[in-house]
Order: sequence, then C-alpha cells, then structure tokens
Amino acid sequence: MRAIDTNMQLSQTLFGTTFSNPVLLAAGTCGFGEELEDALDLRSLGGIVTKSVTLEPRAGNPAPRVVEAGNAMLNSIGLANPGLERVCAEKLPWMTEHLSGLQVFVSVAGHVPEEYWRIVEGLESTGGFLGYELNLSCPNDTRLGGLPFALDPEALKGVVAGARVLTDRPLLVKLAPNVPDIGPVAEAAEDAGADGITLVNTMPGLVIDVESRTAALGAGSGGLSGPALRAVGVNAVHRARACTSVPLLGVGGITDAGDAIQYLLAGASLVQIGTATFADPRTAQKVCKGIARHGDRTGVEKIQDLIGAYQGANRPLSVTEGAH
Ligand code: RRO
Repeated sequence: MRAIDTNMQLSQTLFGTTFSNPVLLAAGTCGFGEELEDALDLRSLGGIVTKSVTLEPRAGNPAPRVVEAGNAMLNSIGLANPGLERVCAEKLPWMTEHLSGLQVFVSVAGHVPEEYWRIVEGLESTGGFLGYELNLSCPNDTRLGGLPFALDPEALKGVVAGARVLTDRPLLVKLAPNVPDIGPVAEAAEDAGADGITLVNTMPGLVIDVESRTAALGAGSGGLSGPALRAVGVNAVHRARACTSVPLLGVGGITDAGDAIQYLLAGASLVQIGTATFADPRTAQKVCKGIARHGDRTGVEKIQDLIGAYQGANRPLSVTEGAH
C-alpha cells in the first residue's frame, strides 16, 4: 500500500520506538504474520500481535472452533500453536526476514506463572520482535485449577512482576472484559510493571444448537468477539484510562474507522483489529485510511489530539431533574 495521502500525522513514539500508525492486528487473527502475507502489505500496519505461544505445541480444541453468534463470533480455538521451540526455530526467523520494520508483539500464554516466565526467557535472546503481550485472559484454556489470571488481580501481579525482571522489552498485559470494574485490574498490571495494557480479550459465551441440544462449538463455551463486544471494550479503555498512566491498546469489535476512533477518544493510543480481519483481511488498512480521512475532515493535525479526547456524558441527567 502506498503511504496514506493525509495532512494528519498518524505516527507516534511509544515504548521507545515509532509506530507509523495506530492500527495493529490482534493476537490470534494473523498467526505469526505469514497467514496474511499474501492478502495485504503487513508493513503498512502499525504492527501485529502473534498467536499466543505456549511452552509445548498445542493441537487446539475439537471442531467446530468458530461459530456465528448474532452480531458476534464465538471461538474456542484452544490455543493451537507450534510451541516455543518451533516458534524460535521457524517463526521468528521468518518474521526477522519478512517483517523487519514492523512492530511485532509476541503473545505469551501459560497455565502457571512459571510457563510465562520460561517462554519469555526462551524468546529473550532471539530477534524478530519488539515486545511481549502477556495473554492473561484466554477464556478457553484457564490456568490450572482456576480462573484466568486477569480475573484475579493478585495472581496477575505475580505473573507480570516475574516476567518484568526477565526482560527490558515492552511488556503488554491483555485483560479480560468479564470483571465488575476493569480499572483496578489495569492498575494492578501497571503496578506490577506492565508498560502497556491491552483491553479486551473475548467475553465468555455459549451458543446452543436447539435441535441437538448440544453446544454449537466443539468445546462447549467459547469467547465472544466482534461488534457486540465493542461498547464493552471502549468502556474498559475508558475505565483503565482513569486508573493508569501507561499506554493502552484497545481491541474488540472494530470494523471501521469510527469504531477505532471511539477507542482512541476513550484513551487508547493504539487499536487492534481482530474478528473483522476474517471477513476482510484489508480491514486494518481501511481503518487506518478512515482515521486519516476523519482527521483531515475535522481538522485534527495529529493522532495524539484524538487520544483521550472523550468529553464525557453528552447531557448528564440528574434523577431529580424535572421533579417538583
Ligand atoms: O485460542 C483461543 O481459543 C483463544 C485465546 Br488463546 C484467547 O486469548 N482468546 C480467545 O478468544 N480464544
């Protein structure tokens, strides 16, 4: 793709490096970049997040792994990935050769804190990526005997603090939407050493086939994504912005530039495109162009002028207004 023809400055410096624009591809939607190589010019993007990497290879959950769920998608992939050894031997060399100049975060997942730390240690001496996104919020493969770490702030802090001492690279933490208030969870991630926070992973959901009375997904319940999740994600960014000062990455239900701008206004510095890429692999590029068009049309000179510019309730109502 040619550089976008715009007066708006889309680039920004974050985590000590330059992001040419604010639109990334979300974890689990582009493999390690190779899955979309033929469909779009990856280097036109702000960056990508890889499929979550586990210590051992994982075949994933039984099919079907993806079903429609109203204005949403439900998945239970089950963390299918080649495992740390093959990622180091095959994926990172490919990424180094083909994606140089693109900002890449490697998503990391595990059942116990030590697995996260061993993966970070295993990747640390290799090149081909900028930083990590700790996936503490997969709804389909929880930590041993419990909830995802992102639902337990004390446990989350332990994982993040342990990873923090192992690397100087940017460390993102990906949170789950299904908590009463995500603000304090984001605060816990920041306190433990996160450089940035990604909000949100998918929402636990279930689709039942009424004829067979069994789950539509092979594995039963799954994670809900797509437009139905967007308002949840935007609110999560808004809450996290109020409670933290690190850069935020907004993800959930973005299909066009307007959706992405909502996340930016709520306080996200970067956005990630997930489900919409499956329908149209060029969504991220279109979103980026649309942000630039919005900026040119409304006189926004640089992306930073949109970030956090949400003005609050349109017309705050008192419950007693109009009462006599
Ligand atoms: O692989 C999955 O089933 C999966 C993961 Br790791 C995740 O973080 N979120 C999701 O919806 N699915």
